[in-house]
Amino acid sequence: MKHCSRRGFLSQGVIAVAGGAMAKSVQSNAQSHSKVASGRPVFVSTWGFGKPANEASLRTHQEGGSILDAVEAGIRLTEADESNASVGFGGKPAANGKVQLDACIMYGPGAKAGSVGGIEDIKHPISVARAVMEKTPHVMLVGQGAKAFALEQGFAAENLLTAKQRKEWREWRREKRKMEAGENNHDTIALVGIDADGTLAGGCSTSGLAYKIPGRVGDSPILGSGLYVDNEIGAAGATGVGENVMRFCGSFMVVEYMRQGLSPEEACAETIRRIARLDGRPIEDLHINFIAVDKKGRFGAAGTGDGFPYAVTYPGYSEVLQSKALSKKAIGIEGGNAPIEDQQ
Ligand code: SD4
Repeated sequence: MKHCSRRGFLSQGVIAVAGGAMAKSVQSNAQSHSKVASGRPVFVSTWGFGKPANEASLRTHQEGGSILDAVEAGIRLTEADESNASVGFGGKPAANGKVQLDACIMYGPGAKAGSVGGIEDIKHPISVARAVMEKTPHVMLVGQGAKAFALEQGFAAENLLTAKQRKEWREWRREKRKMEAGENNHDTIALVGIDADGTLAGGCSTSGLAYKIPGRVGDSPILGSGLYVDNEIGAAGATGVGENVMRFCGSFMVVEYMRQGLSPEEACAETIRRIARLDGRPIEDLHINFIAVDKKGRFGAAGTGDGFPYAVTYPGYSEVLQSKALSKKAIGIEGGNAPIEDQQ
């Protein structure tokens, strides 16, 4: 889905190597990829629609909200946006016509987290995830249990399937057409932020893949996959085909690469290279994208194919940027099968 123009920004292609050697060999290059925010707080989120979400986050923070309040407020804006067909209200349904939402939230101090999977009829799963984090001893609730908990907490039950999405779903059912990855069938919001004290938080919310098998849960509510926040290092989030993220703990991997010294952009890129190697399919077929921010306020993103738009906002600055692009051409490998030594 193209929310704004993709500018065909091709990477300078750092070839993948592994472990400590990797950290060393790309570190110098990684410096040149660093983009640093000159103010705090900083919010980084996926896609062009992340910009108004980031701006809502910034406003919330400037009005006295915590970094967690800010992340939640930004994501709520996207969840309420009927025109967004892949998050919250107005999202595309599962194959049975029910909108099933996934979300998680994570707060750096104490590594606190909450998550909901496959929740129905609740417009703001990000806030239910926060309630799971703050009001229960658990981390994740799913399906009917998640909905029952939300209702107990005072969330209203409402129909999330709009007339437009009902019509499109009926057409899809009639045609029995398989949705292709990369079609207008997925565009999660992952939003991460850091405040002036260096406190990190993040959230992720989606209706998942369009016309999915009912009960399918993607990467977005899975901590370490669709989102990860480590208050010592930084935070990362994912968007794209969840099946190609959740098998690899993608967001956790991004954070771990930042721990090894990579810039946020290079950490995202290195994660995608490693996933492509392990998966074995051509990199363009994976449809995965990551955003990241580190403890120093550096930020970056990388995506397969042409990359993807992501939004960055801090006081005095709010822009949609194009991520680093990892195509076969850009990285010089087809996919996953080349042994690491051959790539050095
Ligand atoms: C999922 N990762 O459910 C989500 C979908 C998505 O951009 O991110 N789309 O697999």
